[in-house]
Amino acid sequence: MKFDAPITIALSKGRIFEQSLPLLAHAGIEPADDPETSRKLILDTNHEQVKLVIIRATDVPTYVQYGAADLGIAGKDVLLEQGGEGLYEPLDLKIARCRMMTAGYPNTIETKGRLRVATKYVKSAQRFFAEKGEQVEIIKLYGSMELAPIVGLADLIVDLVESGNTLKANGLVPLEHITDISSRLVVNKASWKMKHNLVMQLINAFREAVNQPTT
Ligand code: PRT
Ligand code: MG
Repeated sequence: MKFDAPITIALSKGRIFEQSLPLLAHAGIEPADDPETSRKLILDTNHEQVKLVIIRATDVPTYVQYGAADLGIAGKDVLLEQGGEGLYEPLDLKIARCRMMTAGYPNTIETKGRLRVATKYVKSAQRFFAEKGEQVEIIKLYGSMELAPIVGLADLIVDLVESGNTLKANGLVPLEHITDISSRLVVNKASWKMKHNLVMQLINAFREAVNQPTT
């Protein structure tokens, strides 16, 4: 690809960065540094015009919405909470996949009346229980949700589940499937217009990489 305008891509380190590398490589983009070992927040790439900004996963939509980054890679869980306002979501990158679920001790749902639900996914939890016509009390947490049922803070949690090992290690079981989660490419609306050719070339390269059969 030819990068004839500056392009900034926002993403988080960890699983999203790692799983984005093959997609970026397919678009001809190779980061000059590893965010796990470098303290740089802006990573240069093999293209002078292409920069990667490394930020908290929950901040990616904000950077893209305000145009601090042209593109971003963000989990659907994060986008559901943020509302996805002010940005386009043209492509499911099918990376960092997991499920959003309710979890707790077995039999919790049958034996209790009005449930207390601890989660950092307040909007998703509210929508899920509202659609079931269930009145619940939501308690906002910022992490370690698995602890809440153990210490009696909540009856249920809403969290992301991948292997199920974290729940299991804490004596909890997955109960209800809320939605499948994967990371999405998001695009700033002004960049979509002003850098349309470049943005479309990147989307096409990423789409090609996503649809490539894995060997
Ligand atoms: O970790 P940090 O606080 O810095 O930020 P973050 O948790 O927002 O970022 P990160 O990198 O951990 O997650 C980024 C994105 O990866 C999330 O927004 C999701 O879209 C996606 N993703 C995919 C996951 C998981 N799988 C996942 N398993 N995010 C978190 N988890 C956690 C989950 O919350 C639970 O604590 O892993 C644990 C469950 O894993 P299993 O395998 O034990 O079931
Ligand atoms: Mg995490």
